[in-house]
Amino acid sequence: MKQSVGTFYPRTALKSFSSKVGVMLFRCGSSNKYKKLDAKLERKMMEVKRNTSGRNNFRSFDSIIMRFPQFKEGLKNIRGVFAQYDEDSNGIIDHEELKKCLQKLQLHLTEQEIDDLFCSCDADGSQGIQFNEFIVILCLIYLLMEPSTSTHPTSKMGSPQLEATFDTIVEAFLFLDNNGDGKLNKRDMVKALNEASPCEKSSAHITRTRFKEMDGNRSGKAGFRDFLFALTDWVGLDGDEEIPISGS
Ligand SMILES: [Ca+2]
Ligand SMILES: [Ca+2]
Repeated sequence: MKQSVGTFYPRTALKSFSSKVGVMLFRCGSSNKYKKLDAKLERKMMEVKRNTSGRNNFRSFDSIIMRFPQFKEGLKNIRGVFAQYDEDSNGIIDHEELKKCLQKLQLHLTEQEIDDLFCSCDADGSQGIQFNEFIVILCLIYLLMEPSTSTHPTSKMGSPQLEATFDTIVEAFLFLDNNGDGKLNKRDMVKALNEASPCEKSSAHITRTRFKEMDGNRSGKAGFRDFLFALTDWVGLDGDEEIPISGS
């Protein structure tokens, strides 16, 4: 009984559709729709936690905040990737452009998977992926990609620096995910921050505020996607930021 809106439209016809039809096709309302994607992410988080045997360099929320400039620096380089795939330079990655991006990264996703990625990361429902949303997409792609094959022996994304940044962000998430179920809930996060060494404890007030910023729909839970969106905001990488001039 499930509608499979994402599977039937021909690629060539897509561009000629009116924006109204586009809105119908890519209506990204129901959060239920991404259950599969979110479940996959939760499993991935648990897997990473297992593979690192729970080792974690973060000790407090402050220790995460102290890395914000580093995150910002690492993620800023995605600007170049974004510009490269934003073929018509209109400041957003549309559905077609995302598809080409995935092809170029040699990722073979089904139409449904591409739709889910697109819609779940189009947080403002603008039917296009702005820069901050693109960061989230790239990081999810990085996580959900199969382990690198012989064609990509050293680097999945072609940028070791970017991958290191993503890895550190995942580590920050895993620090907050105290019970290791791959998602954050308020009580668990407060616990994680309380168990930190006495001098690095974060106040429950700060923890609650940070949690609220992640949990946009007030569900009491926040997944890795929510964490990433909040993070792009915390480090000051929003969609409208000026493109930095390199080498200045
Ligand atoms: Ca574009
Ligand atoms: Ca958007």
